[in-house]
Amino acid sequence: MDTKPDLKALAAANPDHWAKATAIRALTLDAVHAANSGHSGMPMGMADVATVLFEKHLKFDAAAPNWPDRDRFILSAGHGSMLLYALLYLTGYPEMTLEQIKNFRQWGAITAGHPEYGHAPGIETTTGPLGQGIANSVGFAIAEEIQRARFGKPLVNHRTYVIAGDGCLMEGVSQEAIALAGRLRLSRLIVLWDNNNITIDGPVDISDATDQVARFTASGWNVISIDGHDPQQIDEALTAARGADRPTMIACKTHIALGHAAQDTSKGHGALTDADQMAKAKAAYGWTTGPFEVPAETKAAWESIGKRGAAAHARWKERLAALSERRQAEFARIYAREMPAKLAATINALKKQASESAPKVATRTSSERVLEVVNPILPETVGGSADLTGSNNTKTGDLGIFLPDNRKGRYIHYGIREHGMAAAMNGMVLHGGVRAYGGTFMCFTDYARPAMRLAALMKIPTVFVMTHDSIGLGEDGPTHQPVEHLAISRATPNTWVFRPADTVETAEAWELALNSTETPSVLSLTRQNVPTVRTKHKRENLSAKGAYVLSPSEGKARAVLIATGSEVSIALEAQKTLQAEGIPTRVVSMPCMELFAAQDEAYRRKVLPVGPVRVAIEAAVQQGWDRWLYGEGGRDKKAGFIGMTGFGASAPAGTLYEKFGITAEATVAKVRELLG
Ligand SMILES: Cc1ncc(C[n+]2csc(CCOP(=O)(O)OP(=O)(O)O)c2C)c(N)n1
Ligand SMILES: [Mg+2]
Repeated sequence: MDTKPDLKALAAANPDHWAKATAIRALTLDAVHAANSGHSGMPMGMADVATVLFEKHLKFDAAAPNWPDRDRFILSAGHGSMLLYALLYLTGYPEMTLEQIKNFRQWGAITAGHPEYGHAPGIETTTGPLGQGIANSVGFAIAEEIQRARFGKPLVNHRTYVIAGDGCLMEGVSQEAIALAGRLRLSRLIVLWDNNNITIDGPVDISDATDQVARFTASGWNVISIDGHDPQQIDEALTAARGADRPTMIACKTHIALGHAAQDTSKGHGALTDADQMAKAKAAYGWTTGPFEVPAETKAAWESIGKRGAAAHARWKERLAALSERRQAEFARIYAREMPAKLAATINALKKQASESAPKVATRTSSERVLEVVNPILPETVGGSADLTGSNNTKTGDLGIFLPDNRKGRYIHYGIREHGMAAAMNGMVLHGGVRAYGGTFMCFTDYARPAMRLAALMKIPTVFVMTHDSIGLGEDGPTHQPVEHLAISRATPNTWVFRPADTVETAEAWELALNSTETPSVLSLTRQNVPTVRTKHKRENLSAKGAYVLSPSEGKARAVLIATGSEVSIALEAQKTLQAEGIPTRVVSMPCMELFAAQDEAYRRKVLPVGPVRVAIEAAVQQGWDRWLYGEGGRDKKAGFIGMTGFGASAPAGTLYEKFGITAEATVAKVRELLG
């Protein structure tokens, strides 16, 4: 920035505001100094914006941080975590104590390096991977619109505020997010851009000359440019944003590390720990108290901001209580992520019908059949696809399209934006009251992965519908044929990867995904038709144990074939041949490795006994299979894998299975070889 800000003049112009904003700056300096790590500059630069937002605009009640109708505040520039922690401490969120601030970035503290959802109320989402927060926020705003359309303004009437930095706006996902938000006219979404022209390597212009105002305007946003250190301009911009008929981006011109020797430099981005420079900055602020000490009147002023929403919250509770009991219970149910009792019966009826009629259909079609019966009884589901609706089979008859003139729509055309879609789905789930699922090709798990990983880390039950899950998709070729994606998804902690074999298992997978409260699910579904393998109806959800004996051996098993999804029928075919040759063979279907791993050892041993040779069949890479082949009692190590060792190819699916050797014959040959 060309002009150096005059701190004395700023302080004199608005002494009350200055004291409050300085408390954020001083706490940031102290916490980063104590941790000897962190990011000081961003909270110091955005303290004025955040102070005005919390003081005059944000609807919240610090004593009741989970009030469903609160405004959501999302710190997309997650490295500036001390901004959020300082705000939560100052306004009096009970869990954000001074002790926690003093333990910034330490083991066991809720004040992690980057804000982590679940650590403390007031942290609405996990941020740090730049761009995620702004992309989540689109989902928050969609969820608010859908909830308001469903329950009415007296109950749902809030906004989503985001602080995003230069980095968030440079990340590709931000374009996906803002384009979608602009088209959907999410007028309750307000992004405050920390326009400080600094990133880690230097000024922004070393790598970017984008006119952000023009960019947002072109995407259908309202844009306001202000001096981010002028409380009046900040207030007026926020007031204008709240009245806009489209999403608003407020470009806040700020000085990173305001008042510090590192101000306006990339050095100001990181940890400003030099004691001398810290003392000088505090002196420049006119801040005279010791480390971590906020003057009583400033703390009191902040605490009264924290109570500002209490009356509105009380009135909201009265309005909730005035609803019929049935409606209150429904509101509570969806926010508790509870499934209605009728889900089990609905799934069971579909399973029974599928077992009896034994259709030969693709599991993506099975998934659609499940959604056709599930969506009507679960008003909280919101589906969508990244421009592959007809391929992912994610749309059902009863879901209208979510658009500016149809906020009751429960289906979202995300456009070709897998990453933005996945992040928006996370935002919806985090907002609460909504269960989001969305589809793309399994191969494009890669494009969605940063958000899929965060769903797992945040412990939220987003459902990723990934169709066209192997070479079985055929002619589209290796660019579209996933081979490593199951392994990557399975390697991600706290993720259930379902690869169902038929309609029955698909229904079971959906039942588990919907009943999940803390684990995201990946549904890996075929493009090609597969036979029904579960032809005997069982009410019990067999997939819940992750793997089970689908077809027992005739006599004591000498071979166990383990397969998933489209390869289960290959295992059954191989079993027939082997048994005809006098080799008793068991077939185990393993729709979810993670759930199988969670069973006790006795059950795992029962399904995979010591002794028989084992062959796993899956049209993907072997990585992740060794535990079930060689571990888990497979001490004799007589095991083999039938699957992919490299990329696929473009040809009809049947040819590809032949050429890559994923066949019943190859399985039989492998078993013979192992038995010697
Ligand atoms: C996806 C991702 N890439 C890289 C980083 C590492 N990183 C953290 S902050 C930052 C620079 C961000 O610049 P800006 O948003 O302008 O923040 P400021 O320096 O202004 O605080 C980078 C590259 C990250 N956190 N996330
Ligand atoms: Mg910056």
